[in-house]
Amino acid sequence: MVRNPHLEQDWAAAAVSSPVLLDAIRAAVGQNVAVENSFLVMKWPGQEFEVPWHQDGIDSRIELDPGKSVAAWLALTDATATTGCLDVIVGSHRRGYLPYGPEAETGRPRGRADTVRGEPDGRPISLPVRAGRAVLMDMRLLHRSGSNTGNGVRIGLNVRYVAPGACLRRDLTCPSLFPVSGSGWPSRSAEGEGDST
Ligand SMILES: O=C(O)CCC(=O)C(=O)O
Repeated sequence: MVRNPHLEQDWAAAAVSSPVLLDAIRAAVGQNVAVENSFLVMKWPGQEFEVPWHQDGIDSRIELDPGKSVAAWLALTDATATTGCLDVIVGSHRRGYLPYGPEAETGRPRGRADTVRGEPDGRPISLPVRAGRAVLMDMRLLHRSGSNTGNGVRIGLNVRYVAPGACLRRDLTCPSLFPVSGSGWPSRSAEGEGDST
């Protein structure tokens, strides 16, 4: 798992700024768009690596307004049920943000820092995605992924996009927002850049 590759690596900065992707993001949240966070998740075949149930818009350091933010999951390799694609619970976003806690409390050894408490209600479906394609998710949508039991590596890039005013709460370790669309953001080099809610 590599946190915020878009801040360090040109390929990732280009991926989160892809025009086709940004058109879809702008349709969801408007013209001014910044990346709040990205995660590169590599699942090697045969290695146990589950990402537990969680909602992208909330964790111990941030809460995002679901009306002003959207999550994208980009498949850099084919993601299938065998290689550990996302599982989602359709309609779960309607129940809003759920109580969450550190992953260690759930007994699962690896993955993200925060996860929803307990097993969520609803029947999960697998969401296979071909390499080069992406899915957009409501920030409240419950999702997880299983281990890769296939033959090749499975690589995905999870990106949280925000419009101005989307970040309801931030802690001091949050990296700066990374503007990718619109003129309503401070320059990337500006001191103290970030969201102003
Ligand atoms: O790539 C995965 O398997 C899950 C990633 C994810 O859900 C996340 O980073 O929020």
